[in-house]
Amino acid sequence: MILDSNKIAAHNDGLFTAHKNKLVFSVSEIAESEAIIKKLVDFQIAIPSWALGTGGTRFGRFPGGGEPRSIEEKIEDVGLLHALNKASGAISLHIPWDTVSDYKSIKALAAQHDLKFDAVNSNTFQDQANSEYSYKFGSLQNVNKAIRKQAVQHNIDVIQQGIELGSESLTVWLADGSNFPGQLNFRKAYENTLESLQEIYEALPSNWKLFLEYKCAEPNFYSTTVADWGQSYSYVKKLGDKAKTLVDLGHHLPNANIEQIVAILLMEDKLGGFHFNDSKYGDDDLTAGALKPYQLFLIFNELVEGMDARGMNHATDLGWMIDASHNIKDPMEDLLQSVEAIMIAYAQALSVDRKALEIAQNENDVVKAQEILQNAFRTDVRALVAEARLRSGAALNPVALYRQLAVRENLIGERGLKTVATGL
Ligand code: LRH
Ligand code: MN
Ligand code: MN
Repeated sequence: MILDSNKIAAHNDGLFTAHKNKLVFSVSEIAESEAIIKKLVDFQIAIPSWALGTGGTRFGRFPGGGEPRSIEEKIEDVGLLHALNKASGAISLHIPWDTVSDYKSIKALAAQHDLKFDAVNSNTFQDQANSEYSYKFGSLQNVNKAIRKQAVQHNIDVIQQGIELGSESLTVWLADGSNFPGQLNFRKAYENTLESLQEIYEALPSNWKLFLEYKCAEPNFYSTTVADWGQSYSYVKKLGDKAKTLVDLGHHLPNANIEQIVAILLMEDKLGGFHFNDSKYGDDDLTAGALKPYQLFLIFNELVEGMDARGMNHATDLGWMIDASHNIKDPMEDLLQSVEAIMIAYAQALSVDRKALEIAQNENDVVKAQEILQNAFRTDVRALVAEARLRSGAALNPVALYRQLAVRENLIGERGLKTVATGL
C-alpha cells in the first residue's frame, strides 16, 4: 500500500487553520522556534523491523492481522510510517529474523520509500535452524572456543550483509550471562567476550561503528555479561574508536539515572546511540514517553547540551532508534506515537534556556534551575513538531490520518488476517 500524497494534503488542509492558530501562539512563547523547527525537520528515528508485528510475551501472542510477512512488506510498512511523519526515514534489520537474498531489489525498494538502512543487529541469543552449536550457555562468552567462533562468524556475516545494504553500524546485544551463582567465572566470561568482540571489531569497515548494548537482566537472571553502561564502556574503551555504548532505555535497574549515564558517555565520546522505549518494571518495551515523559525530556536535555558542547550534529552523529514491541496495540500506531513522543522531548530540550540554566547552576540557584527545566517541559511544543511535519510533506496528525485511511484494514485486505511477522 502506497500513500497518495493528495490524501496527506487534503488531511492537512482540513487541520490547517487550527494548526496555524496554535503555531502562532507557540512561536510567541518559545524563543528561537524557527531554529527548533529546522532541527526537527532533520531529525530521523529508525524503525526496527521486529516492531512491525505484534510482539508477544512468553504467555501469549495476539497477532493483529495484516502484519508484514517478508522483508519487502516490512520496508513497505516503514515507508508508510515515513510518509505519514517524514521522521522515520530508516529501517534497522535483525539478522536472521530478516533475510535478504536480492540486495539490489531490496535497496531499490527502500530508496523508493525514501528509506536508509540503519544499524544491522546480530542475533546470538537464539539457536538458528542450521547452526552447529547451541547458545544455551552463551555465545561470545562461551567456555567452548568453537561456539565463540560460530558467534563471531555470525557477526561478521551480519557486517557483510550490512555493507551490501549501505548500513554503517552493527549493534551487538548479548543475552550472555548466567542463571545461578557459580555457573560462570565472571573474569573468564569477560575475557572471552572481549576477545570475541575484538575479532568482530577487526571485521568492521573504517566508516562503521560497533554499538555494544547493555542490559541488566533477562534472559539470564543472575548475571549478564554486558550488564550496565560501565561494563559496556569497559569493553568499548578497549576495542577502539569505532566501538561505542548503546543505551536501551528499558535495560536499567529501577530508578537508574539514565540522563546522567548519557551525559558521561557523551563526555567520554563513547555514546553510540539509543533504543527508545518506556517501562515501569524492566524491559517492558512500551511506547516511548508513555510512562515517563519527564525522564525522556531530561535525557534529551543532556543530549542537546552534551552534543552542542562537542559540536556534534544532532541528526547524524548518534544512532536513534525505537526498540519497542508490545502485544495489544496496532504496532504501526504505536510506532507513530513513539516517534511523536521522541520529537516532543527533543523539541522541549531544544527550547531550554541554556544560558539561564548555566547561570543558575553556577550560582547554585537550585530553584531557578528547576524552574527553567520544568518550564521547558511544561510548554506545549506540539505545534512546532506538527509544523516540522507540514514542511516535510507529512501529515499534521499521523495517527488520525492512519485511521482515516483505514491503513490496517487495507493491509489486512492485502495480506490477510492470519499473518505473523518474524521477530520477538
Ligand atoms: C534486547 C533488545 C536488543 C535486541 C532486541 C530485540 O532486549 O533490546 O536490542 O536486539 O531487544
Ligand atoms: Mn534494544
Ligand atoms: Mn530490550
